[in-house]
Amino acid sequence: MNDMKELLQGILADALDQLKADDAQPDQIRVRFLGKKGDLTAVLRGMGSLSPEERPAIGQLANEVRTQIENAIEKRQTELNDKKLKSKLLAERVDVTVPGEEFAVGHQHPLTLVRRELEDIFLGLGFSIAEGPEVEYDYYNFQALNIPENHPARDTQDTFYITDKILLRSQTSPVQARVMEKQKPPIRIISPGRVYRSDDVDATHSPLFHQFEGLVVDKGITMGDLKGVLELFAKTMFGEETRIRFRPHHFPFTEPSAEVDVSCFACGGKGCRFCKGEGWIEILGAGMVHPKVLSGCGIDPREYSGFAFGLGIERIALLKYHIDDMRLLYENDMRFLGQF
Ligand code: 2NM
Repeated sequence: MNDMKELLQGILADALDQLKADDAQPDQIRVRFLGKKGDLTAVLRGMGSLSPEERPAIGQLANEVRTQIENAIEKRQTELNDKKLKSKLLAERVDVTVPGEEFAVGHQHPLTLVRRELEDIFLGLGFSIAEGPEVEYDYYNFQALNIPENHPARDTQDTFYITDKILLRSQTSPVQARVMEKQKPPIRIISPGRVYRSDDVDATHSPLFHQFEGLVVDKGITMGDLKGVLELFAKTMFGEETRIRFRPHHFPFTEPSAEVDVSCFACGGKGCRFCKGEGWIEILGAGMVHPKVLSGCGIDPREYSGFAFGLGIERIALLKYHIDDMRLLYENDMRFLGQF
């Protein structure tokens, strides 16, 4: 019987000892000591050799040893789990006080800045933005706009043809022809967008550039409305002291037609290097929509009249930002673009 006691105490001491090890495996220790083939079970099996008087004391001791080993395993397991979690947290620690990495924030291209500024002015006046295809029928690009067969603009030298009926639009006016065809007056639209002309690249030309056109059609629209709108536009865009000047011109799609100048925003009109001594800078083409254009688009010119205007967005950007070469707008050189 004393042998049995010693054996049980020895098992307890062994188990506790093994649990102390740094690399202790509580699960394996549980199997080794408490499992079906474990040391404690072996001792209990041997209890048959004990007398009935001895059995309860040994049975009780065996239970106590089992409980102590179980508790010790539980405690050690928790300890080891905590240790593992602590070292994992330490290893994965992030210093949230380290300053963030700076990254470059982009901004709008100068052409986008100018287009948005133009759009804002006309949206404020009640215009809506109209869009249309860049690959266009020659019908909308030319015929609908009263541009005759023999007009130089129609030459393959000047326009990119896809087929003999389809081309890259050379102006955004076809957008306006499409709107007039579809929509009853009153019409108040602007059409900003890409246009294409077969030009060689130089400081003032590019085969792809951007136009911004406007169109108003309603009952009783006059040249006075055109002048009022353009004057307001010029003052908003170039400053309150800006004046405008109309010079007679010819466009096939307007009659009468005019080229429009603004007083030089560098010298105020006295004449300087900027306006080449003129005091005036040409920025727009404009006119009253030709009756043939109205009727061709299904609007009765005896009932309605309208005005239209157009400008080049590049030209405004070059003037506004004092850029002397248009190619800078397309080359995506960050040393240039970073300045806006
Ligand atoms: C310009 C100059 C003058 C213009 C005319 C039309 C339309 F569709 F109504 F006929 N749209 N845009 C126009 C008039 C464009 O650009 C220099």
